[in-house]
This record gives sequence, structure tokens and C-alpha cells, in this order.
Amino acid sequence: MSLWERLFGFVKKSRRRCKVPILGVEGCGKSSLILTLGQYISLHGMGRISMSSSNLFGELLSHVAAGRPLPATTRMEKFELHVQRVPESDGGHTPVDLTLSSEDIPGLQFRDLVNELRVNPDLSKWKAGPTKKILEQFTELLTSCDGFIFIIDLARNRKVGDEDSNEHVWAAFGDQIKPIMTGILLASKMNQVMARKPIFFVFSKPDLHGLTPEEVREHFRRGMAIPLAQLRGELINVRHYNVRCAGWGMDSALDGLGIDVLLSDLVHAVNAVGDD
Ligand SMILES: Nc1nc2c(ncn2[C@@H]2O[C@H](COP(=O)(O)OP(=O)(O)O)[C@@H](O)[C@H]2O)c(=O)[nH]1
Ligand SMILES: [Mg+2]
Repeated sequence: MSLWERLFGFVKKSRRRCKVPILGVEGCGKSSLILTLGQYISLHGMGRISMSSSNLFGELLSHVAAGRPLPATTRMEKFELHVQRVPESDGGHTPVDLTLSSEDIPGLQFRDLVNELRVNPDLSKWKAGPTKKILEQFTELLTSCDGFIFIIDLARNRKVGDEDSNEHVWAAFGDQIKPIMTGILLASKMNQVMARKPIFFVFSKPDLHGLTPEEVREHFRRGMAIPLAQLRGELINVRHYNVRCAGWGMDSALDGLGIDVLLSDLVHAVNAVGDD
């Protein structure tokens, strides 16, 4: 391969258009994550939000500017943002053409899918109906997209004043992560295109679930050991992150929330899918 071919190949690969949907049950923190990502990439010269998302970002940012938490809402909030580059430690940057989107499967529908996967993990037994349709949508996304962010709300089952930090974590694993992994695994058995696609689990609301990143990592490693090994056996790139997406203000550079590591890893992982 000539130098020109190599250079051209590099440019072509790094500009390959990639799409990564952000999925999770309602209230897990999708809007908060995408708002924080949108602010972060805009502020740090890494990309921009789509024109169609401008009004929604404006509305959500007005809550941030007023120091209010985002109102919990279950209405459709379709966001899109484009990441064009991530900085590297040597002062350079890695180019990418990555679209992050929300609402490819709305939160309430995603919850129905996850619940059904939990009680009925044998996909071949699923009868025609609305949940089967969501499963088909999910399978299509797994095929057509280049990576996935699943947001897991570890605080979802936590009760106020709950001192036991473990039960709500196991509940979240059983309710949210395990069924998602089952769905991915079964879908990946049906087609081979999942190989090397990054599956990023983002644990949201670290300030509410009360665990350190190390504790989350250990729980995840042990609690999910079996499906993790199965997914990795299918060459699926599974990783997990702790990201806080609330409580920052307009005066913040958004450092220390975990956004930088998530974005950098995601960009390198989706770019690597096209490499061989
Ligand atoms: N304390 C805290 N609250 C959060 C965090 N992320 C999201 N939330 C809150 O959780 C609620 C639901 O979040 P939202 O982004 O609307 O979830 P969505 O339904 O998945 O889009 C909102 O009230 C957010 O302010 C976080 O990191 N920490
Ligand atoms: Mg939302």
C-alpha cells in the first residue's frame, strides 16, 4: 500500500459516518446526559448540536442557568449532536463523524422491552404485538448503528434514607442491565455484525446512588460476570462509565463529571470498528 493510499485510507476511515443511540428507561438521565454532552462538545470545540435540537437545548439550558434541576418529563425529547473531533494528550486531535441521538427507542417503550426481556428471555417465543415491534426496532438498531450507550440508573430502586448501598444496585442490575445484555446477546447470535461494536453502560446519578466508581466496577464485574463473558466471547466491546449529569451550572467547564473519558473512549472505539 502506498503512502498516499494509506493516508487516504486513514482519512476515509476516520470520516466514516457513525451513529450511536443513547438508550435507557424513562427517567434514567438520557436528556441530562445529552444536554451535558452537547454543552461539553460545544464548549471544548469538539462538535455541535443539530439545528433541530436547538429549541430543546435552549429550554433545558434555561433550567441550568436558573440553577434548577431538569424537570422529570416523559415527553419525547429528540436530540441529536455531532462529535467531530476529540483532543489527544499530545495536543493533536482525532477526527470522527459521530452522531449521538436520543429517542431511537423512547424511554417508556424501552422499559417495556426490558421488562419483557426479563420475564421472557427466549426471543423465539415472543408473540406478535407492540413489544415484539420494539424488539424488532432494537434488533435493527443493533445492526445499523456503530455503538450504543445504555444509561443505567442505579438509584432507581433506592429509597430515601436507605443506608444499604447494595440492594438497589442488584435490583438495577437485574431490572435493567441483565435483560439488555440478554437482548444484545440473542440479537448478536442472529447476525454477526455486532463484532467489536462498543456497548457502553453509563451509570448515571453517582451523587444519588451512593457508591464509589470502584464499588460500581466491582459490583458490575462480579454481578454481570456470566453475561459479560458471553458478550465478550462474541467480540462485543463492553465497557462502563460513571457520569454525573446534573448539578453543574453555566459557570462550569464540566470537568470531573466523566464526560471527557466517555467521549474519548467512544470515539476511539467507533473508529476502531471500521479498521481491520
Ligand atoms: N442528582 C442527579 N440527578 C440527575 C442526574 N442525571 C439526571 N438526573 C435527574 O433525573 C431526572 C430525570 O432525568 P432525565 O434526563 O430527564 O431522564 P430521561 O427521562 O431519561 O431523559 C431529572 O430530574 C434529572 O435532573 C445526576 O447525575 N444526578
Ligand atoms: Mg428525556
